[in-house]
Amino acid sequence: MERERTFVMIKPDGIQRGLAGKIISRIERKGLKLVALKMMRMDKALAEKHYAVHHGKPFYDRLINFITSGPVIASIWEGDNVAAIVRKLVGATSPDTAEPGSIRGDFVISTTLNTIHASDSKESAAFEINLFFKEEEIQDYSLCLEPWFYYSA
Ligand code: 3AN
Repeated sequence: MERERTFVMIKPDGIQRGLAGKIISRIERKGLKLVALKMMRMDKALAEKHYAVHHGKPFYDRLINFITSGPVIASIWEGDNVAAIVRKLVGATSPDTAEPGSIRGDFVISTTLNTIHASDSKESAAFEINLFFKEEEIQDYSLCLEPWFYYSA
């Protein structure tokens, strides 16, 4: 079945703090399907495209410097309503409102060093997936546990 896709990136602080495995595990255990994964270093041009909507904001330069400061892990996940579900797992942008139990609520104390990015809508997911991945880097396979995540009777 064709399911929605979303883009998730573990930021340089998540990698340096050894949180990559924990973060991926939290998304997996929800029942979402990993279809692409790569470690890479974002250059300034890619960072500026990815964060174009924030151009001109007071935190923009800090954001670009930070996101290009070390490797990131880019990934694509599939599932019903996946963008909204992953945003809930990630938690709010601000560390004082990110809910305990969410990734940011449990691991993050800074608005800049906030460990993870996830697309905020279907439309931004399509834009970001296209920015980071070629079609041939995305795996098409069936998840053998899927009947235990989605009831289809
Ligand atoms: P989110 O990542 O929760 O979707 P956005 O899209 O509002 O948040 O912002 C993108 C990124 O810009 C955030 N993840 C954060 O790293 C940075 N950012 C947003 N607002 C601020 C702020 N007020 N101060 C510093 N950095 C910010």
